[in-house]
Amino acid sequence: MNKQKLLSDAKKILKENWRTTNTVPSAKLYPHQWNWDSGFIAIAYSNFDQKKGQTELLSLFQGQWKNGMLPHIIFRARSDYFPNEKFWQSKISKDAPELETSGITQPPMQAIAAWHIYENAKNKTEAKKFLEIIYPKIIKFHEFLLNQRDPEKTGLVTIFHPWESGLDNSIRWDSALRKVKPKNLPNYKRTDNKKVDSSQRPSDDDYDKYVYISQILKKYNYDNKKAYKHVPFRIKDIIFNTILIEANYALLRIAKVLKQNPKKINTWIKKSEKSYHKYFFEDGFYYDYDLISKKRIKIKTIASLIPLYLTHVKNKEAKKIFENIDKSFSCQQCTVHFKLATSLNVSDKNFNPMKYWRGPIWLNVNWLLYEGLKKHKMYYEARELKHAMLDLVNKSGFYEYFNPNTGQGIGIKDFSWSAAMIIDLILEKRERF
Ligand code: 9WN
Repeated sequence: MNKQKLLSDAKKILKENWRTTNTVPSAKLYPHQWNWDSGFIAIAYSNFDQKKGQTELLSLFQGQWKNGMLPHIIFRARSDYFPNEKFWQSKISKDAPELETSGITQPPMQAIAAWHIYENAKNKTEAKKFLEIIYPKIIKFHEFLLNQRDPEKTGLVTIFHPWESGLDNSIRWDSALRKVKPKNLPNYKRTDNKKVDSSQRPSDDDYDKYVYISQILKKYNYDNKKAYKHVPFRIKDIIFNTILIEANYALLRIAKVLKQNPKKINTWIKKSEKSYHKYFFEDGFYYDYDLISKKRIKIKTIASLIPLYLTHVKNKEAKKIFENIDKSFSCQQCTVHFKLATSLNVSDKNFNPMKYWRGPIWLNVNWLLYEGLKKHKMYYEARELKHAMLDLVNKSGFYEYFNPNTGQGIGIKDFSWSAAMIIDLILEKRERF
């Protein structure tokens, strides 16, 4: 494998997807700024372009709402993407910012990315100034999440929409969505399924439900308190909350650099960690918790593996979680054996190697597992996972997701976070093996 060529191809993609202050996930399919994508992308920049990394994250906060929410999309260009700014109508909320945005959020990668920027910075003075600006904004976002999005007062965030999970049509949401019965839907036209083979994208039924849930949030002008009882999708999501806890650990490190009082952050971490096991753990596995049915969603997906990324999970427990990747999450009868975690366990009857978050391999979540393996000192396994990621992209290109049976790249090509993860894997200085 020619790593230098892989690196320069990845950088070229980010360069082509750069738009003045931020990077679009894909010029063709996702031509705006996305919340958690910007986090992964900023991590890549932290390795070779400190300024761009800082700008990427700061530009995201231009879309921050007055109540602290960081929206999942900031609309900065004209495009035919659906749902667009006219659909979201963010201005119906008293909290909306000047920029046009969506009305929901996504997993909070920003503190983690900001810490990577500081850690890798050549110019520490600049990086510290950047931390000074971004720190209160991130605090405000986490405050929003832990105050307005945790009415159950557990220390764990409740998501209101499958898009907030970042794993939109994951099979984890099927049982909750089955009870959602869309009515009075507005006329709308999908464009995503014209740009990518529609059989790989979420179904029309899924989209009707995504639109319907958004309509309910709009009905209450995005007032979380008022919408809470009416929104038909309320989930304690493992991936979202795992990222939040680790983001709070990153905030602690930032607070130390800035000599800020960490008391509030410590309280958040303690509370979230206390509830984590109680809500998510059953029969040796981690599952999301559905607040409406009051049950865990007992399907083994990539989400069950993500607790590996947690600092507070013991090394022994992390080992057990990892063993499941080999047993159930990587392809057994494949022509090419990529030891990477699939988005759904391969023996599930609904496993589909081609359909969005219902089978394919995604690089961002595998990168989280890779970071988790290092946190838990499983360096050999981490190295294997890293090489599998590099190998896959080297063979198949910078696609959005990959067929685990064949390694074929699917979804959109020249996808920013796939490029970003490869850049970080090649340039990271955190590797300790
Ligand atoms: C809806 C941008 C985003 C990612 C999500 C991914 C996909 C959007 C869509 O693309 O979602 O937010 O239109 O399908 O599921 O994780 O942030 O890359």
